[in-house]
This record gives sequence, structure tokens and C-alpha cells, in this order.
Amino acid sequence: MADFTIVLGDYNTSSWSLRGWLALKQTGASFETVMVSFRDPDVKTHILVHSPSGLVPLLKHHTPDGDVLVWETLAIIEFLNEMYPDAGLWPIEPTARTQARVVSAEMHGGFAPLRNHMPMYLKGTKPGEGMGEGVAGNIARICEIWEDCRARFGQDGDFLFGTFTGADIMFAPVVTRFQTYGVDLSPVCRAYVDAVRARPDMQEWAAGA
Ligand SMILES: N[C@@H](CCC(=O)N[C@@H](CS)C(=O)NCC(=O)O)C(=O)O
Repeated sequence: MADFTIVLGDYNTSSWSLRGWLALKQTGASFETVMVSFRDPDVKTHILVHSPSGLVPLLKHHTPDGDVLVWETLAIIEFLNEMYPDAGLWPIEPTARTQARVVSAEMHGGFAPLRNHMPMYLKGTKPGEGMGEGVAGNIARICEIWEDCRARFGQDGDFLFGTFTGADIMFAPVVTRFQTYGVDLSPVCRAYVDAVRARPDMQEWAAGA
């Protein structure tokens, strides 16, 4: 039996599922996947079989004493970071690690206009769509975060903190949205989007869509 099971929504639209899956992939742990279909009218019932919150992703860690259930994506990243401290889910340097957690929390709790008007949609492109009220401000703030992280912490690689961390995982669905909706980006942000999209794990997920 694998060490973990992860319960996910569909590859095309489930942005939170992408985040949970990326975090688990980064650990290198063995896992099985259970997919729920958002097209199923009984999807809530199916999710609740696994996840007390009624939301995905849901991570199950199989232990001899029973399954440990972890929901909420940031909690999944923290849980996996504790189990796999060498997986690089957070930067090692304390200031960088704090900043990574701060921007991840800002992503987790914010940017509602972007989420509402530019839902993740990997199967196609919709250039020019999605610029509803508040979206331009969200895009500007996200680019400010990316440029700040790249300038202050990104010297050792192509990602926000150099290597790929939980902060990149939290912003990965935004990367796909910027691509889907053809958002104009500064050279720094464009290079970051291209680096995230080129990752084999991102391409594997996109192929699933
Ligand atoms: N705060 C949650 C959000 C999870 C979430 O909203 N998941 C969506 C899929 S992307 C979901 O399960 N939707 C099903 C529903 O609302 O019935 C987290 O961090 O994991």
C-alpha cells in the first residue's frame, strides 16, 4: 500500500487540487489518487466520504494506527514539510521562509476577484476574458509579490525563492490563469510563468486536463 492517498477534483478546473498534488509530488512519497467529478450532481456526498470539510484536496496518511486526514492546502504543505523536511517545501533561510509563508497565506486568503472572474481552465485559452471588477488590482498585487520575491530571494533558481517551494505551489494555479486569459506581464513575471509551466510536474497535471 502507498504511504498516502490524495483525493482530488478534476485536473482542468480544481486549482486547490493542483496545489495539494504538487506538494505531495515534491516529497517523492508513494501515493494513490482518488478523483471526484465536479460534473457529478452528488459530488458533495462523494467528497464528504473522504473529507470532513467537504472540499478537496484531502490528504490521507496511512499509518499502522489508522489514517491521518489533512485538509486545507496550507495545512497539507505544512504537514508534508514536517514529514519531509528535505523536500524543500519551504526555504531554509528563516527570512525567506517567513516571506514564503506570508505570501502563501496572502494567496490562500485573498484574490477573490481573480478567482471568481478567471477560474482555472487548463483545456483552452480565453485571451482578454475575465477582467471583471477588482481583477486588475489583484494582478498588479500578484506581480508585485512575484517581482519582490524574485529580486530578494530568487537568485539561486527560476522560482520565487530560487528553488520550487510551497509559495510557488500556492501560486501555480495563478500561473495557469495568467496563461489561459492572456494577461500582459512584465518580463520578470513572464519569465516566472514560463519557468513554472515548463516544470514536468505542471506538464503532467496539464496533460491530465
Ligand atoms: N481552503 C481550501 C479550499 C478548497 C476548495 O475550495 N476546493 C474546491 C475545489 S478547487 C472544492 O472542493 N469544491 C467543491 C465544492 O465546493 O463542493 C483549501 O485550502 O484546500
